[in-house]
Amino acid sequence: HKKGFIFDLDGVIVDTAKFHFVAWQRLAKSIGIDFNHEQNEQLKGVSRVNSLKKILAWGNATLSEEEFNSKMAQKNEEYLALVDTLTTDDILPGVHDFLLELREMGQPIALGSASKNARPILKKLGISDLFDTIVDGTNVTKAKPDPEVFTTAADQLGVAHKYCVVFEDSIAGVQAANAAGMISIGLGEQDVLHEADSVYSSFTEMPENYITELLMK
Ligand code: B16
Ligand code: MG
Repeated sequence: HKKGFIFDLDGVIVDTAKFHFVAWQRLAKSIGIDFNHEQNEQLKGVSRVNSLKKILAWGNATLSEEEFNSKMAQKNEEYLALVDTLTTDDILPGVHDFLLELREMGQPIALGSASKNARPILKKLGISDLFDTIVDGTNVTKAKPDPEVFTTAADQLGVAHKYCVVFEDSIAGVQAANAAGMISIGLGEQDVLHEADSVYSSFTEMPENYITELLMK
């Protein structure tokens, strides 16, 4: 039996979440706003536009449209400078093997990311070819927790939504997977991702033959 395996990018395949955090914090500081790690959880999986809106709301600040756009561009520039340092070594533990195993088993694989930078990041990591389809922030209009990114990925794989498994590190992403009627696997802390069907701290913590187990769900 085939399932659709859909992977989030940031925080699941590679820890670019730390780059986003650094770049957003620098930007927030430049407008006199400070935010903590807990608030940062709320930015994970959230689109660039919505992230800046959230940060401004935390600081009770407003920007003109022009300033807003220039701040977003500034953040992305800083972020991309950090992304440029990525290599294959930065793929998170266990993910590469997991993807290779899925491929060997002939299971359909998709990327479902909110990021507009997903394609160049996969290229830097050298794993673009492992995905049958890539759906990212350049392909969808509705951001997570809306399920659009995952339903689009499932449709492109040709797999019914209920037979898809989503790997996510963010609250918004887990909610998106659940809203799509998919199996949600959280990567991170149980406390934060309690809405997911299962949570693991990393791919290396998953039980042996986990793929076979998932295929029977
Ligand atoms: P960009 P994911 C998300 O990627 C990140 O988690 C989130 O923090 C970021 O703001 C969003 O992508 C947009 O990224 O600025 O590169 O377009 O976790 O959905 O892979
Ligand atoms: Mg993520």
